[in-house]
Amino acid sequence: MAKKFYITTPIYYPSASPHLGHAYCTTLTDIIARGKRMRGFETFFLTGTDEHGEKIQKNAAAKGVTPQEFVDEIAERFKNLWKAMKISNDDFIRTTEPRHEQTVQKIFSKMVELDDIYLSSYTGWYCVHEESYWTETQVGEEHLCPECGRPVEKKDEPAYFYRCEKHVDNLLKYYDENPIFITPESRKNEMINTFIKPGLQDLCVSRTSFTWGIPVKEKEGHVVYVWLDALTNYITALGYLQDDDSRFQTFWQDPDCEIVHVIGADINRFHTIYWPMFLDSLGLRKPNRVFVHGLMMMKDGKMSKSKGNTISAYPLIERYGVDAVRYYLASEITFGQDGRFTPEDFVTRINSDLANNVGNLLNRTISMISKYYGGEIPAYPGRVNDNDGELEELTEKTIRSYEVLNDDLKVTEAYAEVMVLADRANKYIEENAPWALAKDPEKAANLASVMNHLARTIFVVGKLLSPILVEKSEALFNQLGLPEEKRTYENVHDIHLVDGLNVNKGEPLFPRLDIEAEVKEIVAMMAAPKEKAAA
Ligand code: ME8
Repeated sequence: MAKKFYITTPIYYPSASPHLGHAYCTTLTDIIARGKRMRGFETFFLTGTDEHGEKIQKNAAAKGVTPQEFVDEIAERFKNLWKAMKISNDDFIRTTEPRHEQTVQKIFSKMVELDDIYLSSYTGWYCVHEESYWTETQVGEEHLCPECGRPVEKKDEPAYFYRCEKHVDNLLKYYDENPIFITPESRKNEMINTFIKPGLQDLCVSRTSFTWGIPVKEKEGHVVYVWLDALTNYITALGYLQDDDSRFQTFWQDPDCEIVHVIGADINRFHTIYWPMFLDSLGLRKPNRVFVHGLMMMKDGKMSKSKGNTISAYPLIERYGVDAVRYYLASEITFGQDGRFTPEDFVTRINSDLANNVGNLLNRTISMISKYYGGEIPAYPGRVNDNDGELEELTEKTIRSYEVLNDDLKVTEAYAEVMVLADRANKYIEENAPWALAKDPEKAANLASVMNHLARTIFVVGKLLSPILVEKSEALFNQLGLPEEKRTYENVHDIHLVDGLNVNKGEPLFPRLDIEAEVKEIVAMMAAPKEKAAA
């Protein structure tokens, strides 16, 4: 039976257009999902939008539209961006959909029945932007939100609370028994030391000061706290407590299905403290991993809607193609660490890895096969040249470490290994000097071996990169003359795969970019009005 894999992105707030930071998280998650599917895992990939809350209500009012109209329009922008980025999500959940709202009400009622949620009243300092309450000490004398620095409001309202202390022991036990639950590990220590050790206060899980939320059935005037609403999307989208819960059975209830949430550090607390507790209340298993990726910054700090220093993915896709943007996102910033977007790095990365390494390898090889063999790849003659064995072994080693690194969510590292293989193949050309072999009839077997080894290595490089290069990998297989049915992942181990294929000379996969000119282009994109770029 196929192994199972369930992966999710955060569901984003449709409060403004998506920017490259959102594209970063979704693209990396997509690359993982595509990689698993390619390797035969039964995979489910979920993304969506988190559409309730006071912030959305206020933004809609400011625009003079209803909250529903407001989120309908922006959710569409997210969906369009994912289409443009070639995101392969299996579902897109919107928290205003009936399937979600009804299930959240059932979940809330279940927690009330269990006495995990109780009615009381709340006095505290509230930040509308972060949708969070803070204590007197946290907001300080100036009454500013410790997270975003905006002024907070004093609130006093009846509210439901979630009993944290009831589940905290199970949470810590889960951390202990599952050392990779929170990755990278530093993110776990942060949770324990900053939030759990000082003592978790019960979490306020209903609001009465606004209406744009899922109504609490138990009490009129209350809506469900946006984070209890949002986190449960990971199970409501699978059909939890719904008539057809087959996906839920397949991807959540099966203990052999690996469940991974990919998130940014800003929402770690919700995913690694409250979410496992909520699942504990419901008697459900917890995710295997919460992978906390880093932030994509701009020169003036975090890229964010509120700062207005974002760059849209669209003009980049339009000018450089979706694969170049996907590759940049996966390779430039080590997955799990913070990184900075600069136009110089963007252009340099595409030139060095895609144009000069992979693209060049393909070009040279196809040209030589055309020139020396009229386009027909010679059959594998065994290991003829001194370094044939080395290239074959490196190929196998790359495939093995690619799988291990990907399973460990070390995405950047996994694809860097593939670049090392492509680089080695380029050096293999220099070492064997096929142009000299071609002049010596006694070296015919040597030349045939070089061409066959190169073509086969190119297939492996293209196949391993295909979760990122969703279009160009197909163009690469076309140039190799590889029929559709031979493009499957199992064939990476087939030493005879390319024997006798007829190559097709084509356009360079990635034309080399003029750094200076392209940096200017990108700087202009960054200055362009954001809404226009997104439209
Ligand atoms: O927090 N760099 O939604 P959100 C990298 N609705 N990633 C970034 C980024 C950046 N500059 N900016 C945003 C919410 N992200 C909630 C989530 S989940 C049940 C509810 C990514 O629209 C990153 O993954 O503010 C971050 O965690 C997420 O977008 C926050 O998106």
